[in-house]
Formats: sequence, structure tokens, C-alpha cells
Amino acid sequence: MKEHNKTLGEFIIENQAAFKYSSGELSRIINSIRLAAKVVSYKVSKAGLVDIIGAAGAQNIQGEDQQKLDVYANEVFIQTLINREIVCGIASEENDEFITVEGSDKSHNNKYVVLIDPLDGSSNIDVNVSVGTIFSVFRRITPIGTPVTLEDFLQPGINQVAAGYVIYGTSTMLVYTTGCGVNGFTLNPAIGTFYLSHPNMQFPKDGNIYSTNEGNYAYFPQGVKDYIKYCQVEEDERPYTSRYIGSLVADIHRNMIKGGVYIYSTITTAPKGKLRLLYECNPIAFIAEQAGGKASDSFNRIMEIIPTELHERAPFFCGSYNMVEKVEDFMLKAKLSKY
Ligand code: AHM
Ligand code: MG
Repeated sequence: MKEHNKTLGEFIIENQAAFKYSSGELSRIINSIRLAAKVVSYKVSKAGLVDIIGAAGAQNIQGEDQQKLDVYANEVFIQTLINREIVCGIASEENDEFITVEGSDKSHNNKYVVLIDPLDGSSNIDVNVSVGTIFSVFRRITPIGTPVTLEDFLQPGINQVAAGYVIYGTSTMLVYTTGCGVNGFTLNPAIGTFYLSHPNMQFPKDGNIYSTNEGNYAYFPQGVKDYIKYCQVEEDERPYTSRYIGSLVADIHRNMIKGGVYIYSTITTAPKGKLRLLYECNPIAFIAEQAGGKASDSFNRIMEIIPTELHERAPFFCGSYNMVEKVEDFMLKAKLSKY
């Protein structure tokens, strides 16, 4: 059988032995995410048809309007994981607190926690632009058999055992890593099967795309302003192309295929940046590094940051290795020139 004909189910079975902790639980988690992704994909594709677009009337912990599809996706992913009794805890960008999951016999014997952004880029739903799901899997720190605690979730990204995203775009794709490279699977909606379409995905070392919300230019740190000017200068391979969808998953996915850098730095109106370390930065950083790219907060490796709160934010610079290094140089130079 040709490589691209392999289904995600087959791929999971084939690779189970290579997983760090090969008890089959991690495979079952990926399988659950695969199922939930199909359900959400179906709903997202109908967003304009059914009465599901628009605000649900609630606000999430960050005080942002929740869209109905956010609420729906949140329920689907959480319920799928709970029903299959394969995780001991779940934290979601849409929920204030983490969820403790116990077995039907009230036990706490599972060893993984999942952190999830069920529908990222949700401001794009109403305008028919790509959105995504981002997930991150950790081994619990607390002893098996006891209920999970906050410390099981507040782990640095380097402890992730798996991470991935689903992009609901022109087609739906599931892209994930378990620490042995990154593979992408495309959904054939006619039969509801994901096929391996992008084996061993790699960020090109260099690129010519920069992705940032340039409307925030006045609020950017000097290093980001300098880097953007550098991107725009006519010299060598520059000026670069500016591409920004406003859906993290879509911007990262494009840049991973074509070569580029995504920047959501601190801005004066958001001194810690906008993106959430646990639900957005860490999983995307794991994918990026596994694909030969780089992810930093401009001075530190994202995956080495020790989180202190579930919903904490971090500045995020992620993409082609050399491009992230370049913007880090600009950040450092600007910082040093202050003194
Ligand atoms: P969300 O979790 O509320 O959807 O916000 C995260 C999104 C990212 O997908 C995207 O890159 C960024 O916010 C866009 O923010 P902005 O509109 O400020 O450029
Ligand atoms: Mg989000």
C-alpha cells in the first residue's frame, strides 16, 4: 500500500509501540480526538446553514464572547474524552477550572491529562475562515489512584507526550506529534476517514512569510518593530510577504508548509501577550520543534517556561528556525540598547 493511503487508525496502531509509555492509553486519546474532530468538523462545515453561528451569550474566563461553536466544540471534546474513560483530567481554554475525570467505578487510575483549546480563532467562524482545535497531553505528576490536582496541569511544555491541532480549512486536517516527528492526516468527509497526507512535516529552515497583527504596530516592542522593518526592506530575498489570518492554527499550518514566522508579542495593551501558554503556545511549540522549527517568547524557549496559572499568557514567536532566531536577535538588540 502506498504511504499516502494509510489511515490515521492504521498509523496509530503501527506506531503505538514507538510511544514513550506504550500501554495503548495514548493511542486511545488520539483516537478520541480523531472522533471529536470529525464531529466538530461536520458542525463547522454547516456553520452557515444551521442556527449555530453567533454569540452564545456567555463569556469565558478571559472575558471574551464565546461563540456557539466554541461551546459546542468544548462539549464534544470534553465529553468524548470523559465517556471513553481514558484521561484523569481535562483543562480547557473555555473553562475556568480544570475537570477531574473519574472512572465509572469512581477510580482515578488513568495517567494522562489533556489540555485543549477546542475552537481557536473563533472570531473567524462567522466569516467562513479557518478555525482550529489545539491539544496537549501530559502524564500526570500526582500518584495514579488519586484525583488530579493543579500541578498535573502546570507542567512545562517539555513534559508533553503528545500535542496536535485540527485545522478546519478547505479540508479538515489533524496534525500531531508524539515526539517522533509530525504527521498530518486529511479527512475524507465522504467516508469520515483521516488519511496520512503529510508524512514527516518539516518547517523549511528559512521562509519569506511573516504573520502578525500589524494593526498593533504602535504597541509592539521595539525589537518587533525593527524586525518588521527588516522584513519590508528590499534586500537579498526581501521584502517578505505578510500573511495573517488571525487563526493561530491556520497561520502556523501555512508557515510550516511554506516557511514563515508567526509573532504575537507582548503589546502595550497586553503586556503578557495574548496567547495562552498551556492551550496554544506549548502544543504548537512542541509541533514546531518536532518539525525542525523553533518557538520562543523572544528570550526563552516556550517549552521550558514553568507555568504558574492555568490560563496564563505568553508572547509567542514561532516558525522557521532561522526566522525565529532573527527576530530573537532583534529583540535582544533592542533590549540591550535600552541600557
Ligand atoms: P482565541 O483563543 O480567542 O480564538 O484567540 C486566539 C487567536 C489566535 O488564533 C490568533 O492568532 C489570535 O488570537 C488573533 O488575535 P488578534 O485578533 O488580536 O490578532
Ligand atoms: Mg484560543
